[in-house]
Amino acid sequence: MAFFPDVPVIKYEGPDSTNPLAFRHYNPAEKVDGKTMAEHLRFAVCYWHTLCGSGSDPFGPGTMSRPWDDQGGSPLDVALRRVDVMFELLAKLQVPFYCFHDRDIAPEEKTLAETNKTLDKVVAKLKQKQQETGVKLLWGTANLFSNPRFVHGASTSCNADVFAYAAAQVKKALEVTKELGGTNYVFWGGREGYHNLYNTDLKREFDHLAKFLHMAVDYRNKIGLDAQFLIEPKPKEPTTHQYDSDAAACMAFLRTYGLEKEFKFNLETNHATLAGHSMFHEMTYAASYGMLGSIDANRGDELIGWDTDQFPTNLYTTTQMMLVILNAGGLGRGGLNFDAKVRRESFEPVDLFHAHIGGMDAFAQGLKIASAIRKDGLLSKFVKDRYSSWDAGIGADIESGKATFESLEAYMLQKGDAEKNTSGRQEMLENIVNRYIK
Ligand code: XLS
Ligand code: NI
Ligand code: NI
Repeated sequence: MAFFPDVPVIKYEGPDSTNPLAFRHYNPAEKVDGKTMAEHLRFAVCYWHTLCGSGSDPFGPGTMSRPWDDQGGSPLDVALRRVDVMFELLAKLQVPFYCFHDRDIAPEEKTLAETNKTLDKVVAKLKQKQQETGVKLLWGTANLFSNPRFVHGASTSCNADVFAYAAAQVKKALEVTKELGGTNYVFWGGREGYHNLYNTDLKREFDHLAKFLHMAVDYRNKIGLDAQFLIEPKPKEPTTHQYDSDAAACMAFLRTYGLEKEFKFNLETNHATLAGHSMFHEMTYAASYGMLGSIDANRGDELIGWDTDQFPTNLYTTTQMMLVILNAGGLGRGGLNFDAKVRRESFEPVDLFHAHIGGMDAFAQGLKIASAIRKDGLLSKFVKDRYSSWDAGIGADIESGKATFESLEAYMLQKGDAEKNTSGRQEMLENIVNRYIK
């Protein structure tokens, strides 16, 4: 059964191709710096936007034409059909990974027990499809935000029963991730945050969040799930103040509660910009502390202040991201997950292909550009030279811990003044980067 009868397997045709259903840069088997593009980029398609996104917005209902959803049957029948749609899409895009929330892949029933049973039926089909195709689960997660019971949050709810429900749901999601061989498990703090402090005990909610994550670590270890835990920072939306606001805030939270060895970050481009950071900043911060886990690759709209989750097309951003990834020695067990949705106006099935092709090409091009920049070494040489005062003499004494305030005073009293500063040359460096963007 072909759900995209008019779409062929998308092939690499080279930069001069004008075929919109071809890659111009993503050539999975092509080697860059000794690894194939497929190994570097580890693309993933997300279930929620790609198969569940309806195109609804606060001003109107869904617009998406999804013929497979109109073929009738129970919600479970639709869910099982969507598995076939997902695997056809993955095969035609040559994408090796996918990601989901528990509630994306299977409908919620009247009780938790029934919901789990239905979930198992879809998981069995996903497992069979994974075995047939070699596609892998990059990460699983639990949706702890859509159902009205999570109105006040999940682990940070004022209602202890909701904490218990969320725990039961994550326990099952961890089991499902194990069943499907998922290599990561993501915690995005859905509604973990607050709108107003008049009704909120902030410290108590943070304590509960930490308790919840400790329980998750314990259970992961108990069942022997070999998945890296990832926290996905986001500063706002749906709540005004999300507790996991950015990488640095998450780092402080994890350290405060003794969780820093158990987690890394799943960083999302649109979340970085909502936090007032570039993705370059968020990734560099995470990589500096060995916390770069995986990426939700998308982009925001400069003119809109919320999570528009658009497909990434900006070569400066993908170049900067690939620079960080290459400098860090690769994505490890993480990947580039397109947490992105087609616009409400792009409602035909083929738009899903245009969207993913564009994102994949933007990263493949970013990879080639970043590799060329690194090969010439101009940026890294500039940074190295800029800090050379720390490589010997007084700088080396400070870094190695030999210096004290007294010794530094003595040094400076004798010298009289600091060495002259040199230019940061930002504009020259920006021009150098522009030489590679082509
Ligand atoms: C929402 C988040 C979400 C996570 C997974 O803004 O990006 O989609 O990636 O729960
Ligand atoms: Ni995300
Ligand atoms: Ni998001």
